[in-house]
Amino acid sequence: MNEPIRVAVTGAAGNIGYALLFRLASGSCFGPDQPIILQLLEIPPGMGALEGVVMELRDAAFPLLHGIVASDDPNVAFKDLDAAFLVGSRPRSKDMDRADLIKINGPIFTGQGKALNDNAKPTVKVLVVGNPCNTNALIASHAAPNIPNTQFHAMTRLDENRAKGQIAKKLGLSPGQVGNLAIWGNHSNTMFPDFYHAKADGKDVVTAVGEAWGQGEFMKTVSTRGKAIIVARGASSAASAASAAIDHMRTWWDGTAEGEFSSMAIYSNGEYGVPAGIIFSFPVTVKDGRASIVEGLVHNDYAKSKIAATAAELSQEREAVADLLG
Ligand code: NAX
Repeated sequence: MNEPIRVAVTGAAGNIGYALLFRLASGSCFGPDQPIILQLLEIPPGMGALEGVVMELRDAAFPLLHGIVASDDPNVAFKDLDAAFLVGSRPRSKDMDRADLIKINGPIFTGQGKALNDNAKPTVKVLVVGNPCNTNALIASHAAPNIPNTQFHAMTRLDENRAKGQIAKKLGLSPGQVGNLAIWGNHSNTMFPDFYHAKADGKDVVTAVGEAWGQGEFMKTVSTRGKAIIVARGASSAASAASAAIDHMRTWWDGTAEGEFSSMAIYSNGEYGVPAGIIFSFPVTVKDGRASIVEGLVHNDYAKSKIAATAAELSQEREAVADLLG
């Protein structure tokens, strides 16, 4: 049995937190031989509900759960961390547009970035889920100069999983038979789910599904899925978001299989003509805890225009929070 690792979850009493914690404690993310200490952060009004979640975690008697810390102080919750899931932030309400959300949530990530810088291990793997997650990850990274910017990721794995689910359904396959489905760009409806490079059962997806379906129904379904779930369920995606967060961190922890890639929003150094200095979702391979952007994928004009549009949106988001980037 390994030494326990310390894993933080912010917004731990929220919907995604509730679905995430029990899977982390059961070993779904870091494996069946890896004990963990969960370090849970909430804001003061959430501490009562968090107490209840902590009771339930104890009541589940997970053998791998070697400790629980619950706090409203990031300097306590982020002490000596190996991994962090930054989920907590204000969800968008009906009367709010994206720009309002960025202004409200941005400062949270300045404070949490600083607390990570001051308390976590410099090798900590930070996955930002709270929206707007790409730009929040950028803000947190800027506030944490002692942690390499390669250690800050944002989550587009839910978009990848949604895209795989749609292709699998269309072709009558299981999602595990669909691979190399890259999400490019922002976790917003401008993201580009790249069906051109995806494989289904070893064959080209675009040939199997047809370009018209790819550019039409598929793009629309994937990019508006979050809203469709809210309409149907009366609440935003929670279990699938938590599951995607587990998938992202597990891939980061364990690496990608030979010949396969996955989508992670990571710091851009100008790859594929994307502006440097934004957190952009690329297809990546992962080895020894490091994500490397897959090189040499060739895009047609349609894909290029989609990638340019989502990059432009992220550049605008970066401008909107320029005062938080120091
Ligand atoms: P909830 O409102 O259920 O939970 C959020 C929790 O965060 C609350 O308990 C709140 O008290 C806490 N919180 C707020 N500010 C905090 C702070 N400064 N420090 C610590 N905790 C804080 O939202 P939930 O459904 O769990 O969603 C959480 C976030 O995930 C939202 O920003 C949401 O937009 C985002 N999502 C991101 C997805 C992605 O693919 N990247 C998909 C799902 C989800 O929409």
